[in-house]
Amino acid sequence: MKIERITVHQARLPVATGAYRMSRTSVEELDSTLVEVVTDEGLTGWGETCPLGPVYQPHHALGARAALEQIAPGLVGTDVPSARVVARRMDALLTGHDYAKAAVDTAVLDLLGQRLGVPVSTLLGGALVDRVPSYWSVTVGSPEEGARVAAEKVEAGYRRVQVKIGGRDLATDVETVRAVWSAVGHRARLAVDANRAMTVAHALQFDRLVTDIPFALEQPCDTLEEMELLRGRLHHPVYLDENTVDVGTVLRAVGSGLCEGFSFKVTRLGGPTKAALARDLCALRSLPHTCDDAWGGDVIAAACVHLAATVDPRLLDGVWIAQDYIGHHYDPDHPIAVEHGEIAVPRGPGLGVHPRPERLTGVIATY
Ligand code: 0XW
Ligand code: MG
Repeated sequence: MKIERITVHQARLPVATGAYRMSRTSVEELDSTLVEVVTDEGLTGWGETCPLGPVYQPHHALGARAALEQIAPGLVGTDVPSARVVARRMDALLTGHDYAKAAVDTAVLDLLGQRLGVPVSTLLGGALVDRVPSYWSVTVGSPEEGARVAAEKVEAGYRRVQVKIGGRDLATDVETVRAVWSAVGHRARLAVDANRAMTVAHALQFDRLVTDIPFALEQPCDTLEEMELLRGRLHHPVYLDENTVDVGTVLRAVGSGLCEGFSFKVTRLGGPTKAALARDLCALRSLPHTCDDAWGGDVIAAACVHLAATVDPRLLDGVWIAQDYIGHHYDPDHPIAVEHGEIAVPRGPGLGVHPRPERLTGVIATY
């Protein structure tokens, strides 16, 4: 099976639920990039990468497209024996830029799954479940609003809620977490995500003011060095998110006991193939983690769900997908959607979603 054509599409995804506010940035529309890979056998595989604006992490939509422009011509005409072989070829064409290569990795898995007649979850090690838990992310807002949204989502079936904090005074963050805890209690597990906004001093103070509330503190500080300074000094388990810039960093964090869990972003790790390696490293130390992405449509959501289905359910903290914040599906016939806090794992061959080009914004380039 040879790659005959690669088309790069853009999908503009407005946030339907209003601005998505985090400590350092707020987004109202996302700019997603999809790759459509067509083979000489007439199969079509899809991949997607969708940075959460240009400042959430060192990724941006134009960067992804520039990297794909560098890679795609060198892939056309080549064989697709496995995702690893294609990854090696991409590395020979461009160093780094894993978040762009992730879209190609996803498309290749989609193609291989279709060719073999198996879902992508089988290629990643095999699904252990047919539904995976999702979680809701409450954006930075007032304590009352946070408590109201969290209670509403738990009522709707979510069993985990992530509360965004940071970028404002300590008292409001403490009040928000207290209000959410009062509203939800043990009906849901809590994560509190500062998205890198806290100083070490701020994180230490915050932790002490809410010692009685059980939650995982996600990415409080900016750098791994600052995160190291928190080790052994907090009452709450700590999760890394933005710092997991590649699988090597996950290896370092797992091996050194730097954190108690992770909020993984599949494209940041380089796509489902490399993210599966991070999954296995976590399994060696019984470390829980999510299988998310920063944002994206049905294709990214499907990739996250297939990977999540292969994770030991004891260690899967949930799959955040952007669908409920977008209200738009590329494939309305096979949408990836949350129902009662869970997402069904697509059963069909490949990813199980087939974007309709007319539901995307337009073609960027064809190679
Ligand atoms: C909650 N998320 C998975 C979605 C947003 O893109 C940010 C992210 C996170 O945990 O930082
Ligand atoms: Mg996070």
